[in-house]
Amino acid sequence: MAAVKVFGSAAFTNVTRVLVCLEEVGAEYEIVQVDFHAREHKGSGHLARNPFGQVPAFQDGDLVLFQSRAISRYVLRKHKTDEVNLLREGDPEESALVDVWMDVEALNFDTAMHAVFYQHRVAPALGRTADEKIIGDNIEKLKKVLDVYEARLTKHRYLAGDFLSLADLSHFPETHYFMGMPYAAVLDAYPRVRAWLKELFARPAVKKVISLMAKDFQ
Ligand code: GS8
Repeated sequence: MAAVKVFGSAAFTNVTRVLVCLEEVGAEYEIVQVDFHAREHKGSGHLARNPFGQVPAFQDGDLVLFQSRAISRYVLRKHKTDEVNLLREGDPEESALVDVWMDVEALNFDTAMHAVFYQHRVAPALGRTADEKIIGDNIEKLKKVLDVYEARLTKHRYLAGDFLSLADLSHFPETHYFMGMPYAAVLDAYPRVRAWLKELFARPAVKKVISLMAKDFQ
């Protein structure tokens, strides 16, 4: 089977979401760099793969996809086995809970995390001053999300239930960068969240992708 292609650097959190799924299922893949400095992401070749001019894009034979969570679901469906079923496909209740917590990750957690990341890392790199008010407001939003996670993880080992799923894995990229920021101590108030993250970050697939992130981060 030919290796699938993931377009975009492993420094990008949305790219790593896809990579960790490929690693978890043991699929072969090739990372195809997209040169942001040369604005290749806004060129016709890349726009044909992702009409929003963003990474990741993904190719498996004739199938071309974008949106990291949709790509991740495709990878996990394609390679689903009885042992590795990270979407809980085949069980309507469990898969619905995976969907719920995937939405929470995308709409509540990631929006707050990304705003902090953007102000702390991206704005200064673009020569702008980080907006401390935006950072503060989003740390407060994040705390509210973490309150919900702490309560959930007190009842269940993972977010969707007592089974690991994409809903958990999907959190690792933004969290990895957050842990390297001065705000990381925010997590200390959430012991169950910390234990959950410790377990996630100990997974071989997560460790492998973190090593790729470090290599690609400029
Ligand atoms: C977001 C992609 C995205 O923002 C997804 O794939 O999940 N919802 C989409 N990609 C960023 C890199 S951050 O990982 C990107 O390509 N930005 C460049 C741009 O917007 O021009």
